Amino acid sequence: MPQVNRSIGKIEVGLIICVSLVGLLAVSSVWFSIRNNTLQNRIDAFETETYNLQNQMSKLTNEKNNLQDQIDTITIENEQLIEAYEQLVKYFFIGDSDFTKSFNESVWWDVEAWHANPDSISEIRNGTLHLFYNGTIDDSYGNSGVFQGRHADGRSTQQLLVGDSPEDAFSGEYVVFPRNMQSDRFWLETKFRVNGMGFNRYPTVYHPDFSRVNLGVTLMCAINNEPFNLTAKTLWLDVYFAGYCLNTTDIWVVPKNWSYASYPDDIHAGYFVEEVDSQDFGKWIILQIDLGDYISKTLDLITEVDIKTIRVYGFIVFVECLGAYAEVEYDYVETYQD
Ligand SMILES: [Ca+2]
Repeated sequence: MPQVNRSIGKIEVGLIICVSLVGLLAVSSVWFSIRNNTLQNRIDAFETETYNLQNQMSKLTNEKNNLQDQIDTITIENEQLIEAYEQLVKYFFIGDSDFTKSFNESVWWDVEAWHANPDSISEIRNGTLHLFYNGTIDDSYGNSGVFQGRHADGRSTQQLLVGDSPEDAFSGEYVVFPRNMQSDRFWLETKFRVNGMGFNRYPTVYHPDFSRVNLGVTLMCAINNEPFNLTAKTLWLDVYFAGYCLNTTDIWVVPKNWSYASYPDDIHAGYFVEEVDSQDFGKWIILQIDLGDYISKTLDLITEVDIKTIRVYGFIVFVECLGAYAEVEYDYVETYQD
């Protein structure tokens, strides 16, 4: 009997193990199933996300293509505008820019002498323009120089050379420039030397502590549709190659890119485009100036009048002094289109 009891005991143990195994299998199968569903959900979500991203990607690609089309159109329009600008805007070029002929022989140059006195010199000799001005009055500038084209005071030389280049230029009364001229197109090159200068007297106008010397070119211009004469509001657009302040002991330069605009009656405005130190007096200096850029920048200084266009009728090459004297030579002054 004890043997029978023992074998019954083994069967019970076996059953318990079997039941336990079945239970374990059932639990793990449920766990796997849950786990599987979770993974499937994640895969679905991932696929949806991928799909959305692909949609966005193709939208962005479309947008990029549209933008590129717009850029291409704008580029073409810009090129057409530049071409139209080139056809419309003519430049002025300078007759006998090398000063080869004396005033008696030259049709291009005539004397500019503002507040002239017996010391004033303006002559063309040996291929250079030789200028001396002695500022003996203390309440106004005076100058020695030459002009070409039509002067605001009514005098004229041969008309301006107008066109796209000196070679194909024609004779014109004036050139029209827009308010915003292109940079890097219209240049002025000059070779000059400052032979010397000195202090005469302190001015009673502008600044009582120092006298002044400037040299450069001035464009004589009408504004918009205004007439060009001494009673109209003339624009005197200055491009100074160099400027100086002087007292009894010192000479110091006006800083490069110093600018001014004043409206005493006419409009005077301009830039100092370079500096020539007094230790370089007597040396020949060559300057290349982006004239179009400086004309544009100068017109931006003028706030009193709404300027759309200017008409340049003539220009002056000069040295001017207030309470000082100065001697300058110009070998050439020329403009070119690039
Ligand atoms: Ca010359």
